[in-house]
Amino acid sequence: MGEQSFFTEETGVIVVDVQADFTEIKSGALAVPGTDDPYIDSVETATRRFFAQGFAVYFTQDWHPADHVSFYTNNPGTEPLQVIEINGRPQVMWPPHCVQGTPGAEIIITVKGSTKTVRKGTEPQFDSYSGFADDGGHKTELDNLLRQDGIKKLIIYGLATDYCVKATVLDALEAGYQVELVLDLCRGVSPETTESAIQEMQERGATIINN
Ligand code: VGL
Ligand code: ZN
Repeated sequence: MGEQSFFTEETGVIVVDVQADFTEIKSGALAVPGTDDPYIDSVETATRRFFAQGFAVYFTQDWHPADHVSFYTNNPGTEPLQVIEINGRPQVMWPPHCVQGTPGAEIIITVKGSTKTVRKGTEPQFDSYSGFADDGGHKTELDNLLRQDGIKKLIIYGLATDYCVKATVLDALEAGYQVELVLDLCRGVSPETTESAIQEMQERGATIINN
């Protein structure tokens, strides 16, 4: 892949939301199609390899309180995948997922060694697809962590292509990072939104590569 154009010490790897609730192999509440054993194995193998090569590895983790605004169960009269307007913003109604402290919220790949995890979506009233900031504009610690670590370039992959991967990639580009999206280490919720997400990430300056 394209890592020869990257200086290891200036490059970070962001593994987006590889959590039980987003996967078929764990019968997750919001299982993304194609998150089978070979997929999870390939994500884990690639992540361990990046870590062994000396890249800093960051995980994002969707981490919602039980009363989170994005759960259809918290918005009476709505059903899963319906889009409603909340405070002037479109909000997809999701099944309850990645509730803080539950097995569904666990990151299901491991790397032996030091990695950092950034939690997001912790505010009951704001959703947060991006690892950098939520819909209310509240920043996570991710950008500060990357700057402290001297990171200028990012390799990004995970779940889901059309939601959290897309939002994280676009915010990373906006913040001035050079971004490589590893497409075959991503899976999307639906084919249409995944296709347009890939196009948008590319148009905004992300390089699309495969593992
Ligand atoms: C995600 C829907 C709701 C994601 C998170 O990780 O892409 N999707 N929360
Ligand atoms: Zn979520």
